[in-house]
Amino acid sequence: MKIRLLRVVLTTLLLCSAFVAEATAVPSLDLVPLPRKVEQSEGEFRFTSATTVYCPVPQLRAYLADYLPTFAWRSVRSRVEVRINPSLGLPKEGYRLSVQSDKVLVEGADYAGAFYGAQTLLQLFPPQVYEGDFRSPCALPCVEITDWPEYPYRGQHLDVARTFMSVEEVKEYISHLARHKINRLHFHLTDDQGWRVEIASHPELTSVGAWRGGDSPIWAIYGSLDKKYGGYYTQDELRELVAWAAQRAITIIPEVDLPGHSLAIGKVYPEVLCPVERDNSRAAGYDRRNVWCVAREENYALLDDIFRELADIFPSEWVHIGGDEVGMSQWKECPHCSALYEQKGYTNYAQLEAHFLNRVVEIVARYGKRPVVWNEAINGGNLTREALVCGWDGIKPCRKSTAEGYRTVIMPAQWFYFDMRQADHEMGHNWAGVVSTEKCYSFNLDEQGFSPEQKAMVEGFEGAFWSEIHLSARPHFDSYVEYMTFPRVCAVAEMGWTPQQMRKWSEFEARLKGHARRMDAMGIDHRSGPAPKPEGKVITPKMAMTTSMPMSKEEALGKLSAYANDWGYTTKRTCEKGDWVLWEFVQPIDDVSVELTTGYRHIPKGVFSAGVVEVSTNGKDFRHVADLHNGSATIRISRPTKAIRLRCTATGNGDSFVLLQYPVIRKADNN
Ligand code: TNX
Repeated sequence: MKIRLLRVVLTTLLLCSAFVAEATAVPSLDLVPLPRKVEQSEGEFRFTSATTVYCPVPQLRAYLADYLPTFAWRSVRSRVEVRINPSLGLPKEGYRLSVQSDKVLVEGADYAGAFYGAQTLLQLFPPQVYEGDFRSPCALPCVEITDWPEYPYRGQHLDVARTFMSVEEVKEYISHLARHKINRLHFHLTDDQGWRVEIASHPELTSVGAWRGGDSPIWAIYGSLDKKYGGYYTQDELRELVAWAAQRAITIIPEVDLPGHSLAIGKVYPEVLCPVERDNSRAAGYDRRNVWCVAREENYALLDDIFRELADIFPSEWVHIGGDEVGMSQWKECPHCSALYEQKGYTNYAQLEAHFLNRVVEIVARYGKRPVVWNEAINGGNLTREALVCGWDGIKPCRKSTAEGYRTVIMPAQWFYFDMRQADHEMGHNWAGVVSTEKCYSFNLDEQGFSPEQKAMVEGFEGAFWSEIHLSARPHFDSYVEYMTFPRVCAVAEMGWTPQQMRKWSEFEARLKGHARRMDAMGIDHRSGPAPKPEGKVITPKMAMTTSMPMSKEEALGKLSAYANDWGYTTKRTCEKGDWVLWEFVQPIDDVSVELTTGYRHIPKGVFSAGVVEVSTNGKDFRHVADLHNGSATIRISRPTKAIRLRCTATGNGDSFVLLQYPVIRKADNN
């Protein structure tokens, strides 16, 4: 009996100890991006409110003080140290992090290295460390980490031209990027819809050019159709951003998009455009010319002013000068540009684009800067090899640019465009497909047909956030930019940091679960899990669709009446006050929800800029049930309804057309 009892006790003890060993065996650290070498061991360092941290790098000490207030301000060595040690023998941005039961040491090869070591250290703390002023005692697991990035360029692009973001918002965004070891912010400061950087020698660029709609010569579009909208950064504010980013080891690369995408500056100074008259009657009166005249000498003096001031604000050795989507027909129509084209013996207009950009390169070089361009800029074959190329328009242009000897940032939209939606039924573009985090993370340079020589030309990776939809999404999201870019930023961060052979989606996905708690504590409004789907089953009750507007295609209304063509059909002109769209149902519909969309589904473009929804039970008398928001509305029908009508209450929508869609009607699933 006694022996049996002893045996039971012994087995229980054995089982328990096995369980304990199992439970304490190397906890998953869920580090993102994954460091190169991680050796975990048993044991822990107790961090209490009495623990002091020694950091002899003032900028970094100030940064860390926001997280760990238990700080030794005196220059006293301590059990926890974060410092720079250039003789570590690690590559740039590399660091070593050692947690032992009696001390913690973070050493960076340079400032960035120490900063990244500190980031990994913070990831060893409970997520609450990101809420600031962390005082709770906790245990850091013993670990030895040696780490450095695979690529020197790990970027995120931010379009503040279509939707403006305040200095505070940009600062917060930069903070989030830095925590993921992103080291470049590609700051898209100008576009057709606004000029966002103060140029002291040309104040109209922002006093006029930073605004659209209302009395501005730049017309309203994208999310703000009924009032003047815009904003800009003063030079002081930009310097503040530069310093904020530098403290976080991020270089801001400013972009002035040239020679296309220049409608805003063209409205401020029409003389910079080619002197061609256009018949704009078919474009709803909108004069869409947005390309700089290449032959006008004064243009280069203006560009000199702009880049001189920019160079003074931004210490980055690189400045982005654009080069994408140039409407070259404007040059073909221009007597001066075509004369220059002839004189130079060019054989295609891409050469004229490079001619223009090469002159801009000379200007930026005068101020000590090197050029970055979008991939179209190299199409003429005559752009200086000095340029760093952002390959966005598919993987082919990335192969071309690396083959032609350009250092290249890989960012093809199909994987790297975070304005693409992450699931089918969400808001967002999809011209490059639906880009889930998995799709993005799974990009593997080794599988994309690059030779070793081409691979050697890859500078790194970059995610892009274009903001045509940002403004219209604002009422629905705490932060649409965060929702759209996180966790996809985490994926690109790891792609740029961690060697390819160490990257595996299933493991990343598992780490991301733990990391999501950190992102919550950081205050990132990140996406997690699948997006909520609209409820109910789609039904297609017989109906006839009519409108007051002429359609571009004859078959349009017939097709839409049959619920055909998901892309919709365009009208021949923009909307006018009083225009209407009517759906008459053969049998009354009841107990359904109806999604009514003008413009692209998921993107408010080609919309009724303002309007109302009306319903009728008898097909004759209508009553108002909703207002359109961003051209759309979803209504609930709870009595037999014969017809639904949209009525437009404003003229013009920033486009030369309206896009009409069939309504999506859903019936609740009763099972
Ligand atoms: C293409 S990407 C553009 C942008 C748009 C974006 C929308 C690039 C260099 N040009 O102007 O915002 O598509 O996805």
